[in-house]
Formats: sequence, structure tokens, C-alpha cells
Amino acid sequence: MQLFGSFTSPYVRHVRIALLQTGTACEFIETDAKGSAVQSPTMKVPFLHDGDVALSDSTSIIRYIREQAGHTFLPNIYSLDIFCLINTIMDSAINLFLLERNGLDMNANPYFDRQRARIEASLDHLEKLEVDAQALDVDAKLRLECCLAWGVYRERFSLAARPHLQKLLNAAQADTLFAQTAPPAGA
Ligand SMILES: N[C@@H](CCC(=O)N[C@@H](CS)C(=O)NCC(=O)O)C(=O)O
Repeated sequence: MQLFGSFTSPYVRHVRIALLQTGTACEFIETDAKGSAVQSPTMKVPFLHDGDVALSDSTSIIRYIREQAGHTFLPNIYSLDIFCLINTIMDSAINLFLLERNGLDMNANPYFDRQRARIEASLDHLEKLEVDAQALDVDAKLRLECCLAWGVYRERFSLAARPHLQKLLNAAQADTLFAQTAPPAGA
């Protein structure tokens, strides 16, 4: 089994933690934008190859890893909805991040404001929910933790006025596998 990804992607981090949690043997192949453009139809990381199996999204990859290990994947509807909400936050935040990195004027279009508002509103919603991370399905908890860590690491949003989410992130950072998969400083 081969996982293609980067050390900074929150989606890849979630997959790496699922691999470690299940003790799944897998070779990690560091892949940049050029590599993903020619090897995956989505032109994104992560993607996974396992014999005849080729998967191009972290969600299908994580389900594959969990099912191979005899575990369930997001059976609870509430956890699934949290997972989807966090994907929405990350997709918007990562898009804005990459557009900015590619030199676009981030005040150039009102749709960017809508994307920023979507991220803030979704984070406020999660803060208000006071989610009990321990009560979530493991992959909703991990997705939330990987998202919060990435947003703070890339300075895409702040948790200063979101004490509940900050507490969840602090707890995650004390976890061995979470610490082991942290993005390298300065990447
Ligand atoms: N829905 C995808 C999202 C993956 C994604 O957005 N990956 C980013 C890195 S964090 C990427 O490769 N972006 C490259 C691009 O947008 O060109 C998943 O869950 O795997």
C-alpha cells in the first residue's frame, strides 16, 4: 500500500493517523503539486494505491483503512455531519490559502468574502455546539483536530475567541500520534 501526500496537508495528516491507529503497513511517498497533477484525477493529495485499488480522496481512503482493519467509519449521523462541516471549512480555507499564495488580490472578488464568512460562521457554530470530542466517532474527532491545527499553523483563522475549540486542540496536541504527525516547522 502506498500513500501519496505532503507533510503539511490536514487531509493527509488524518490518513496518516488512521494508518498508525490501525497499525496498517503503508509506504508514504511525499508528493508535491506537480506529482499530484499527473498521478491523480483530482490533482490533489492524498491519494492511495493498493494493488488494483486507487483512491483519490481522504474520505474514501480512511474508510478503506478502517474497513480493512475491521472497524466502522462514521456510523453516527451527527458525527458524519460534523465531518462534512469541517470538510467545508477546510476546502474554503485551503482554496483561499492557495489563491493567496499564487499572488491573487484577495479583495478582488466578493466571493472571497463569502468564503471567509463561511469559515468564520462554521467555526462559530462548532464553538457554540461545545462538541464533546470524546463522544464523536473517531474520524469526526480527528478531522476536527486536524482542521484546527492546520488553520492555526497556516494562520487561516484564530481560536482566541473560541475557548472550547482551543481546548480541543490543546488536548489533541498532547496525543502521541497527533504529535508524531505534526507538520515540520517552517514547511
Ligand atoms: N477532498 C479532498 C481534498 C484534498 C485537498 O484539498 N488537498 C490539498 C492539500 S491540503 C491539495 O492537494 N490541493 C492542491 C490543489 O488544490 O491544487 C480530500 O479529502 O482528500
